[in-house]
Amino acid sequence: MSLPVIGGSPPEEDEAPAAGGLEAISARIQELKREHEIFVIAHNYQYPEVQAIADARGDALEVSFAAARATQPNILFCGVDFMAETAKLINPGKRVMIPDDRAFCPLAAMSDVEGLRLLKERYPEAAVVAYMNSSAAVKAEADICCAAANAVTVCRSLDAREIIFAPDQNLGQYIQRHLPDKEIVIWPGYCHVHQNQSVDELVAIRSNHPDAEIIVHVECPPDVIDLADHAFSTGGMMRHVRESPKREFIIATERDMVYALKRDNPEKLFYTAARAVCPTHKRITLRKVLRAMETMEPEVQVDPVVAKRARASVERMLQVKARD
Ligand code: CIZ
Repeated sequence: MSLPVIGGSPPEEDEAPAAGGLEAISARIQELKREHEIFVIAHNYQYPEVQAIADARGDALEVSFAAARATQPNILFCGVDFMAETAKLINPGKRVMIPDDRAFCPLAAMSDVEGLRLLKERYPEAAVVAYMNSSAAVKAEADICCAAANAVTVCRSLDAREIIFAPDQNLGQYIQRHLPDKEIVIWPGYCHVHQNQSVDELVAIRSNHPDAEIIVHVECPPDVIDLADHAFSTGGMMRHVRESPKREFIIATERDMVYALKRDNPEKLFYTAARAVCPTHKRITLRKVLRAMETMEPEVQVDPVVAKRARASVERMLQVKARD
């Protein structure tokens, strides 16, 4: 098997050294997938060698659809906590595992049920939209979920004029700008990877690559989105780059998105901001994937009462077929 040449996951302190190199680990993972009937899903921000062993990859919407399609009794989710939790919501009867249960999403951790209930009291007429980057408990409080790929479409589909949107403030503003007839009540959370993208840095990168298109994530601040040629989810970036006649792209999102882009478009060139790394996505390493497959742990659990309500919000989103 040929392995990706960029990125690389160093062993963490709590990891026993694995026998053999990454190639040997990957080969063993492929065997265990078959032996234990495990479907592996990876988000686009995972280390390249983790993306390489996955059966399905994508943005939060694509990996949710992948989880809904899985036929195996076991799912191993290589991503952050809310993604694995969502796979469990969609598949209550399956065993869903995450290779490191400390791989949390800092943005999802910025919202909570109490705060959302207070907002609901203050805006009783408002519909509540929970971004996928939220806990199952927050999703359970919402009328519907949305992902980066369909946030505007989901909000547009609602009858309510007022919409409480949690927890990404930049995506909330992006939705507001696309839906001026609605009033979006925005929760003040952010993804540090995207909040840290700066106009100055992107302009500096473009001064070295004047023909490059600037493509940013919809979680970036408004001034970064204004500078960009396009704003998308990571799945939207994949589609755009595949179809674009352009050859060079400046990508403002997590660093390892470039691996996914490069894999599909080997002839194209990509540039990113050096510090754009999500350290909690990087808690998932190939060695931990192997360990999880050997032990079939850690298993993701969601309280059944919370799960029932959260599942309804996710399923409503999955019924909105269109993307932004
Ligand atoms: O993969 C993406 O675009 C992210 C980070 C979020 C989403 O909702 O898909």
